[in-house]
Amino acid sequence: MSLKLVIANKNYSSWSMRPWVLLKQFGIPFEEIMLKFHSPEWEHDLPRYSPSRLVPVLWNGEPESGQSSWESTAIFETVAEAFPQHAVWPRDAAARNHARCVVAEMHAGFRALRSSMPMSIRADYAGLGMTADVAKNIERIEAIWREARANFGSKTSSPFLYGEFSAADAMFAPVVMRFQTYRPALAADTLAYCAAVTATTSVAHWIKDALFETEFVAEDEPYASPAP
Ligand SMILES: N[C@@H](CCC(=O)N[C@@H](CS)C(=O)NCC(=O)O)C(=O)O
Repeated sequence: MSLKLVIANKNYSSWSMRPWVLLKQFGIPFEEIMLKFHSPEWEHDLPRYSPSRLVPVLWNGEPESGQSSWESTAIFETVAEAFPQHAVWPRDAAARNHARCVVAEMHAGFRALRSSMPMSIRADYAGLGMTADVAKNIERIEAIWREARANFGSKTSSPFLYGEFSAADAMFAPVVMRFQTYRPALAADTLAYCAAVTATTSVAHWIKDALFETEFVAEDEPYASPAP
């Protein structure tokens, strides 16, 4: 396979982060194609790289002539199918069912959190972004993580939701980034899980790359102070 993953700014693009982290964590080789938001490359190249005009997109083969997979959850499935040697989804059927449900819930939901606390890895917006709906989203995320750990992950020596790192951990990695930026009050077990995700090689690599970026994307920075 010759994989190319089209992504946007690592500081901001939470959807890009998910499949990138998944591929890196499993050591699956791929070429990264970065189209920065609002750049000439974004305007010029996106139409040929992305059928939906959104990122991420995974290409097997050359853009346009190869096979594209857009939508992060579809990319997870394509990767799981192509690399059955890696447990993209937990091997245990009950864990796998739970993981699929929470990944779908993340993909479809948590809109308040996503809009009030946009991902900006380098930023420190401690205490900002909280609303009653965001608090409900966070409560539900903590419950999901707790349930996954109690029923599956904690039965292993691994710190992730279902034991070994899986698609579910990749799916929630941008939530962990948001928690670091906005620092809402979180339970001790949530903080322990966040620390484990942040320390994961692939996530640490993404964060390091994000911190090198200097672009400012205004629509993802509702709390930035105006330039003096
Ligand atoms: N449902 C898509 C969401 C993709 C998405 O919204 N990507 C953002 C970047 S994080 C994007 O491409 N935004 C560009 C735009 O809205 O023009 C997925 O799961 O991959």
